[in-house]
Parts: sequence; structure tokens; C-alpha cells
Amino acid sequence: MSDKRGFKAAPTANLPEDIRNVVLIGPTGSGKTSLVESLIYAAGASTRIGNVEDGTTISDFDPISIKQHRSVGLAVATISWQGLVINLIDTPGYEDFMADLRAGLRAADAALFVIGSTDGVDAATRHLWDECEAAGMPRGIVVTKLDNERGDFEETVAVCQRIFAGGGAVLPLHLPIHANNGSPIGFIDLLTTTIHEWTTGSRAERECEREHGDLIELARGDLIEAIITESEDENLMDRFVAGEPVEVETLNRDFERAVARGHFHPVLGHSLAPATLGTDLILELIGRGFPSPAERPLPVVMSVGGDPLPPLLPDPAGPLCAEVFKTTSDPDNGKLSLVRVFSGTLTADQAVHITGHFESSSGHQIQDVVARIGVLSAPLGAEQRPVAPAIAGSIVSVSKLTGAETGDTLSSLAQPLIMEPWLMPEPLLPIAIRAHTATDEENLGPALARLLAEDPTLRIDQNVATRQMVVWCIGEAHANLVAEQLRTRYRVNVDTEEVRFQLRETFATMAEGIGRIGEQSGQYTVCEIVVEPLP
Ligand SMILES: Nc1nc2c(ncn2[C@@H]2O[C@H](COP(=O)(O)OP(=O)(O)OP(=O)(O)O)[C@@H](O)[C@H]2O)c(=O)[nH]1
Ligand SMILES: [Mg+2]
Repeated sequence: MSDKRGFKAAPTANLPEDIRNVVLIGPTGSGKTSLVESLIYAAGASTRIGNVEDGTTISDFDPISIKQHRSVGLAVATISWQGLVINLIDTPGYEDFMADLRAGLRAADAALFVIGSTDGVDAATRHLWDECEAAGMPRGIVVTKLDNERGDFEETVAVCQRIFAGGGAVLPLHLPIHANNGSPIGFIDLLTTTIHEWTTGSRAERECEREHGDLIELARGDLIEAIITESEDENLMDRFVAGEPVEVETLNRDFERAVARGHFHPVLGHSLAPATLGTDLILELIGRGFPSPAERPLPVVMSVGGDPLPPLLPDPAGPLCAEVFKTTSDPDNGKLSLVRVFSGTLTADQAVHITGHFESSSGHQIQDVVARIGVLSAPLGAEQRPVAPAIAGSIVSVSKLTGAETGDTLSSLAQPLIMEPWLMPEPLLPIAIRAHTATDEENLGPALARLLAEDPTLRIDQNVATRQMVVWCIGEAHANLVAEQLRTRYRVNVDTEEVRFQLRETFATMAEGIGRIGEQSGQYTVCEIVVEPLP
């Protein structure tokens, strides 16, 4: 059943094994938001495919994202596919928004690493890959924009193999095939050797033709070898090397193990033209190749006093342990918290213990309170579809968690817990701000308090000595986002000014000095310095 906007009813899962939490990671502009849009459509959760340029995608619903034509924060879309509940977590690729990438990694059990077929792998992309590696995140790679005439699937795979080597095998699971005019029309599935074609607007399957034989043989051999390296059946490799055929069912089992262990990164493809090209195959990878929450170890959990506790299991009947990984708030709709349930079951209207970890000196609240939560919903971007209880492994949005900030743990009143926090990036750029008018001055404090609850990387320093309010940000784009959020969401205008630093010692009289730095080449640099007090 769909509502008036064409969105289907919210999917729910009865077992953690029926859930997949997948974060999309990749450099800015690589096509993550567009891919999420295609996957939502292909799974039947929406009746249209939105476009980033028009500002009509489900993930980039924030007015600032729409204006900038890029994601500035993470967004979740819960879809259902073949009996599974899939939570797609779209993250921003631009490095200033790294906090949401880390939050996405925390909430997910696997990642789709998205690279444009025209873009190669630069330092920023490498850094994102390292972030996944550091989080031990099982992942596949999606090469996008195959319709672009400069796009090159094989070359992108080769670059990934060269640059990501050491972090596990990178091998294509499918090879793109093209029409005579060079446009992509489908893929050869290297495991089943079936051809999947999108020429008729939806996927059709057919048997491989003789002309594809050579193309398949080499790539298929490498793929099978990488998969069965992980097999628990020690005879399998011997059989394969001896030229015996290996059944697809056997390969599927070992395939999942290899991906889940992070030892193998299958490469798939996607393109917006023809519409949804490759999406069914990506959904199949998520459903059959990616681990469920039941297979991933949980973050470390402690008592509220900081005593270590035995590891929790992703058990719906276990003690409640959930975490706020993203908070949004606006004056019209109030606060909404995106929550990952790690253990136990969260129900609407339940009283929970909220525990947080941040330093109050940074402007963030230290939490240790009891609160009653509101409605639980399955998000589809901005759309919230009410759901029943959320079992371990679920991702839901929770209304009315007024006291909670991003990073806070939710636990039961009977057994209050706190999860070890994930690492937030440090803000290193100080921006001094001043309210534009007296009314802005009045509203600035409450508006900043709401932004602080959303954004754990933001630091506010009210400097009494220099009489400046300094906002510490990750970079220029983050600073612009904060100013834009203050202006558009809270109607607070601020001006920026040069940051003043308090000098604790000063020069009483004029002084001068000279220094010389020698280099091995025999050259040297001379530095003369003259200081004097201001008049
Ligand atoms: N031709 C073509 N363009 C695409 C395709 N996928 C994405 N694009 C375009 O590439 C641009 C960037 O796409 P996005 O989906 O916003 O990329 P993103 O990875 O979400 O970028 P950030 O949100 O900044 O991290 C947009 O103009 C898209 O329309 C594709 O398959 N083909
Ligand atoms: Mg995006």
C-alpha cells in the first residue's frame, strides 16, 4: 500500500538476521545519493526517481543540500527487499562533513564504497577507504556513471586494485556489456554466467553467448579463486586447481564469508541511464553477500560508572542498548534522533536512561537522565513512517528525545549502560561570530544549543578575555553550513570577524634578534625579527 506521495508502508523485521544496515561512502559527487535514489525505486519503496540537480532526491531533502546540490549530512532510507529490511545510510563525501561519515560507519554493518567511473582514486578517496578499513567495515565497491562516455569500468577496477591492495582482494562480480553505440545495457554475472539486461526498462535475464567466453574465463577464474580462499572446505581449492567445476551454491556460501570478513571486496556497477542499471544486482549483494547485525560484533559497553561489562549480543530479548548516531532539529518539526538498536528492543513511549559522554567545557551537555521516548518511525529521507517495536539491529528515528545528543546511549531503567564513544574528528578552524542585531543576539544562544545537540564536532568557546564567541569547525564548508543553518532554520544572522587571541605576556620595549638556519647543501636562511609594543 502506498500513501499519496507514492511511498509504501514502513517495513519491519522480526529477526536481526532479516536486517541489513548499509552505509554508502565515497568522494563528493561520486553518485551515492543518486544510487540510493535508484535502489529505493528498484525496491519499490518509491514510484519516481529524483534527481540531485533538481533537488528532488529522498536523501538530499535538507534545503541546504538542495541549494548546494550535494549532501551536507547523513540521511537514512529504510526499504524492504525480498523479506529483508534494508537501511541505506547515505553519507556526504565532502571531507568537512566527516563527522556524519563516522556516524554512518558506526550505525552500519557493511558499506557500499562508491566511485565514479570517470573520477579515478585521489587522496580524498583513499582517505575514505582508510576510514572503512579502520572501522573493519565489510564492503563492496560500486562503480557509477557507466553511461558517461569517458567512464571506464575496467580502468577504475584496475586503479582500485592497485591503490586498495593490501586491504583484501578487489575483483569484479559482474562485467558491463554495451550496445553498439557504446551505452551500457547490462552486466554479465561472473558467478552464474548469466546476462542481465536493462534494455526494456526493467531487468531481463538471458544466457551468455559464445562471444563472451574469453571475457568471462579469465575474470571468473580470479573471482572464484578469491572466494574459495576463504572456504572452510580445504579440498575445494585443490578441486578448483585441478579444473573441477565448483557449484554456484558452494561459491555463494563462501562468498558471504569472504565479504563479511573484509577479505574480499566485490565490484559492481551502476548508471542512471538506462534507469536503475545494476540496482537489482546491488540489492542481491546486500541481501545475500553482506552480513546482518547478528554477525557483527557490538561496540564495547560499560556501566554508567565506567566499569567494563561483558560484550553484548544482538539479541532482541537482551538488555536494551541503543545509540543516537544523528540528531536533527528544526523549529517546526522539533527534534528527531536517528537511533541504532544494538541489543534488546526499543518501544514507543518507553522510559529510557540517556547517557552521554561529551565534555561540558565544549558547550555539549553531559547526559545522565531518564526520559520517555516518543513515536518510532522508519525514515525515508524526511518522510517518517511509524513502526512497531525496533528489535536489536534496527535503525529507527525517534521523536521527542529532547534531552539526547548525537552519541548518547539509550538503555533500560533497570540496567543503565554506556557505549564506548566512536572517534569524532577534531574541529581545528576557529570562527569568531557576532549576532547581527539585538534580536539575533537573543536567539543566538538557543539556536547554537540546538546545533550543538546535532553536531558533536562543533565546539563553542565563549571567550571572556577577548569578548568573542568562537565556533570551532572542521573546515570552511562546515563553518558555512553552521552560518547557513543559523540563518535559514533559526532566522539568526551572524557576522564573522577576525579571531582575537589573548596574549598572556607582552613586550614592554622594542627588541630585535637574528637567527640562521643552515641546510645540508651549505645554503642557509637568515631570519631577522623586530618586535615592539603597540603605541
Ligand atoms: N550521467 C550520470 N550522472 C550521474 C550518475 N550518477 C550520479 N550522477 C550525477 O553526478 C552528480 C553527483 O551525484 P550525487 O548522487 O549527488 O553524488 P554524491 O556522491 O551523493 O555526492 P555528495 O553528496 O557530495 O557526497 C549529480 O549531478 C548526478 O546527477 C550516473 O549514473 N550518470
Ligand atoms: Mg550525496
